[in-house]
Amino acid sequence: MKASRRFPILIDLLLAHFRTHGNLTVGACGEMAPGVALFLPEGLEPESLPPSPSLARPLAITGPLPPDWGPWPHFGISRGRFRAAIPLDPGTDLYGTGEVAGPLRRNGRTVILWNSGYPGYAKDEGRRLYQSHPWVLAVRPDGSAFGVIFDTSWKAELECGVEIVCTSQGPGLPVIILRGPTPADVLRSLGDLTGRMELPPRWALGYHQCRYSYVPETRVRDVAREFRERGIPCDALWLDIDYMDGFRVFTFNPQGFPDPAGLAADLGAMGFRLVVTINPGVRAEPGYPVFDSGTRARAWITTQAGRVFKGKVWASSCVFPDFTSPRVRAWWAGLHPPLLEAGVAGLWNDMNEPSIFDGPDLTLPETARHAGGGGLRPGSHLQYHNLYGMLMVRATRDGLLGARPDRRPFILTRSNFLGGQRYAATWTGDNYSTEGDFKLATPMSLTLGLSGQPFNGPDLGGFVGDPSPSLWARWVGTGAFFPFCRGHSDKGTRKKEPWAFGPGVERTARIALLRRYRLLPYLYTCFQEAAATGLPVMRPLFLADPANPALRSEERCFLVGGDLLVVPPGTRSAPRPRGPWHPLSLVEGDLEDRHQARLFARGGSILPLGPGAMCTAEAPEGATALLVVPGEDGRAQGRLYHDAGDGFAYRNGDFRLVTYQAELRGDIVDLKILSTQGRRPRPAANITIERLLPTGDRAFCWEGPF
Ligand code: NBV
Repeated sequence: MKASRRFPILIDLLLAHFRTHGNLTVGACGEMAPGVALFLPEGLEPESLPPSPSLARPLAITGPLPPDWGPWPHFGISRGRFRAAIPLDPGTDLYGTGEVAGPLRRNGRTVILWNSGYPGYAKDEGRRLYQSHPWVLAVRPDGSAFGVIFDTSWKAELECGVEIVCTSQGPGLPVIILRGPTPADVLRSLGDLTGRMELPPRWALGYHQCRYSYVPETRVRDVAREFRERGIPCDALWLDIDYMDGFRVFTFNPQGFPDPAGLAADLGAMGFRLVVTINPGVRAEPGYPVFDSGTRARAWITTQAGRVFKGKVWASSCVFPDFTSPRVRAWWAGLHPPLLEAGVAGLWNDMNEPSIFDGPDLTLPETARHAGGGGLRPGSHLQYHNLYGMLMVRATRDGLLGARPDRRPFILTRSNFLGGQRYAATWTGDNYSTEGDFKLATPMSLTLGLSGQPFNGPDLGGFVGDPSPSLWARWVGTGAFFPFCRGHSDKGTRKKEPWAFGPGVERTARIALLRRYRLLPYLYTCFQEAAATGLPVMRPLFLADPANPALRSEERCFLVGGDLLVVPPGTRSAPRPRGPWHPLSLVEGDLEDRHQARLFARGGSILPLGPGAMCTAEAPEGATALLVVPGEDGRAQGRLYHDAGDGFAYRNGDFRLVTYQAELRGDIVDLKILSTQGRRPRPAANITIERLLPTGDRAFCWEGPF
């Protein structure tokens, strides 16, 4: 096809220029914000750029670049494709690049930015997965850092070699460079630019149990009862596709789920929330209300010839909402009230790459047409494919907020894009129940966190296949400290609930999840920090000590927030960031269980802890204990955030963020409140102050109103 039919004239001119010259100079450039620079290839004017879906702020130059600015991009053309490259100092380590099946350190790796729904991280040797993040974090040998956004949604390749190179199948693109000085500064700046995760409801931090599929509803009730009878913490039960009537989205199968509201209410009384899956494919069947209303709303993606595109998902021919259009997003949002009225608490958007069983490369043809709107120009699927999942969860979020404006939405998505943390949490798709995928889960989650998405985790235990009891035990022992913590399993696999592997593993699961629930006040404080700053909840060790070369590739151990170090079972001789680090026991029996992760608390910190509970609804607000871990100088500092756990009153000051400071004087711990923000009152109960000794033992200090 002639380029001029696909691209605006300006782009044709640019491409013609590239063809003859190979290189293109930097045109407009300047600061977007302090330490953040925007570079455009010559010929591309800032005023001509459509708003960037990745960014939470306008793509605009606000001032000149500082005279000492670096690094600079190089623009050019390579084999007919637009190319942007950032040169690197020797010894620079690269991170980020979104959802990737591979090591934490991305040097020498290439990812294909084309969201793909192939199971098992197998397609193109795992170089393309469900999400795309045209983003790289670069850390120089001295620990200073910068980040790069290649601001395009078009199909592209991102290469981390001697340079960082983005080669796009679309037109010339803006490059945004974020200067540190530290990697943490770069991540804060990424949060400023692309927006941050909104604080989730507190229940979403609990353990989630899923299976493809729990049907009929009696099975869901059985699972709920088992959790409670066996004393294993859990907050949410999930319904996979078989709850629907013939896979028609926004329906319940009347045989298996005759009374969804009754089910949700009964589960609610036991402290469980119900989360259901919704796929984007709408069964093309006249008489089905969602299809009929979507057809009336002209909601469907069309072929290049302008006909409604149809593709197979499950056994049916489906049509696909065109989420690029604000009108279609509003229509989609409006489908949610009945589900929510039935008591559904959260939404799971799956298959939203979109995955189409009989589509080319498992999706829509690149030539399919999107209508755009609200700043997005009409365009091809080649341009908008990577945004499909993000725009879908944006619409789902609008639906949840529209119907329940006083509740924080919880949405989990498989597909997403850079900036998509604004709309949904994510999980890393269809992994295998293998040792390899267990080990991979940690760098995958860390990398997503370094790409702006703090609320993520794998299918704990692995989705496809049958894990050995020991593998599942170690997975729950480690997965209990991931930001998103959900056990899931594929159809036809063995049962993978925590009790399905016998009493030993059941005990391991109980201990691991109770540890998570004991840590809830700390975890919630970390989530608040992520929502406020963009720093990840789960962090690679190098983030704490970027100049230490020994930490740069460490991808087995990780930090939760700044103060808790998690060493997965079986990990030997791992390096640690500056400490000291003291062994930490949270639940009786945790140190003796070889399947548990070993935990260490940072000397100099104060960890807020709770009593542990079977669900977050039972967990008291705030902390019941403060664990003081004096540093070498005898001092410690820590924070506790609490609020109503749901709703938005916290935005108007109905929260309490306390900074504690402690000092060891002889054997006495002197604790004081350094500062308090927010106007939410202190919970009535006293807090126990304990001191963690370097041996891991704990000394009770005193109890007081904190
Ligand atoms: O809805 C079924 C599965 C789901 O369990 C899994 O978590 C998703 O990643 N879903 C994929 C569709 C499977 C299609 C073969």
